Amino acid sequence: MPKKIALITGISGQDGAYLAKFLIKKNYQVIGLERRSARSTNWRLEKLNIADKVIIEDVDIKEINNLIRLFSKYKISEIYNLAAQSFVQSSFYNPIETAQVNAIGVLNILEIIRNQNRKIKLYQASTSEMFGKHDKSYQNEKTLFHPRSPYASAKAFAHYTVQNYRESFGLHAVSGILFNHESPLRGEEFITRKITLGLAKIFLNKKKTLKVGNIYARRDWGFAEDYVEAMWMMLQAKKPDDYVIATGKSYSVKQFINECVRSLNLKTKWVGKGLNEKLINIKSKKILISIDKRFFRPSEVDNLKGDYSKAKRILKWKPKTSFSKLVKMMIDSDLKFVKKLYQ
Ligand code: NAP
Ligand code: G4F
Repeated sequence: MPKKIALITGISGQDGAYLAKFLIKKNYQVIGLERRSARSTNWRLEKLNIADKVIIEDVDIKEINNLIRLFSKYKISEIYNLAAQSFVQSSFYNPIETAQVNAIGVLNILEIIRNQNRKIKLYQASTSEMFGKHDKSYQNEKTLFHPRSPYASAKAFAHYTVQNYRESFGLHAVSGILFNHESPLRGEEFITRKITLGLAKIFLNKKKTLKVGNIYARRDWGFAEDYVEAMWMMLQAKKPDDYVIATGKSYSVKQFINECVRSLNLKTKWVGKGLNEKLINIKSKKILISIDKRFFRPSEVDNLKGDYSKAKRILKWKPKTSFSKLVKMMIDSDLKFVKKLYQ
């Protein structure tokens, strides 16, 4: 029997790489979309030893004509649309580019499915950022959206449009409302990886101080490899529907830092308040972490904590990796990474 073909947009990103690995194990032929770039963006696929097992096509999802050509070239069964301008802070500086990729890019894909082949299943990468400013202790599929960034507004447009195409044209299109998920393959601009990499450098005497923004923001952090399985499960369900994927636990950025410090066995203390708050190494008296207002956002999402009971009940999905295990995995990986970088 010929292999099923899965198309992953954003294959060079964190989730794209883990999902490609997962689908290859499930015996799919994986086609990955990458936009042309001067530097190689394949390091994650190489790290997972799958770079030679996927077919890469050079397509920007903003370009509908290139997408149409691609859809004619392959008999695609499933599309996982992970491509996005995914950094919330950047979306405040590049709102139009963010909307073109995160909103119109999704519409391009939906239009092609509607016009070319309505049997193609679509997974859309929605996000807990859409909840933004809410008054619920847990957020689930019924919680109202209140986007707090151009990133979240564009994702909300995509989310509602996927729902509308499902209801209007009978497409098997679903959105996964994924809460933050991290890993050693996370981009260095996101806070978890910024902290694990920064502290690993400090621990190995390659950096003095790490500067961060709002350490009181709280997130529901899971492990990316657990979450890509949920994407696939959503597309295999008989009835297309949207699901929250989360751990149901929430920690502040400060708690994430404290867990890293524990994992490194460093004796530290927090001193000061507001912009003057600092993390000090008790023995050396050196400042390990300080606050810099450049990393604060014009409007913040203060607290996210997901209720994933629908996914548990219908898909039989649940998270496998604890917060402390995730932190340790990322710190250990960055210690190795930094040692190699400077050897
Ligand atoms: P990521 O590491 O930043 O990857 C994003 C990918 O999108 C990269 O491969 C990037 O390519 C690609 N891309 C950006 N613009 C594109 C364009 N115009 N055409 C084609 N490809 C483009 O993000 P991630 O963490 O894997 O997240 C995957 C998806 O899930 C994103 O849509 C994100 O918004 C969403 N999401 C993530 C989380 C999370 O916590 N990780 C939570 C909820 C939702 P380059 O390599 O060329 O930049
Ligand atoms: O790691 P972050 O940049 O992730 P954020 O904004 O929550 O977005 C991530 O998760 C979303 C799911 O909810 C995805 F949709 C999105 O694509 C992305 O993957 O920031 C997390 C929190 C924020 O509250 C931010 O203000 O950490 C706070 N923070 C404090 N200092 C910082 C910093 N964030 C970054 N990136 N850098 C700092 O120095």
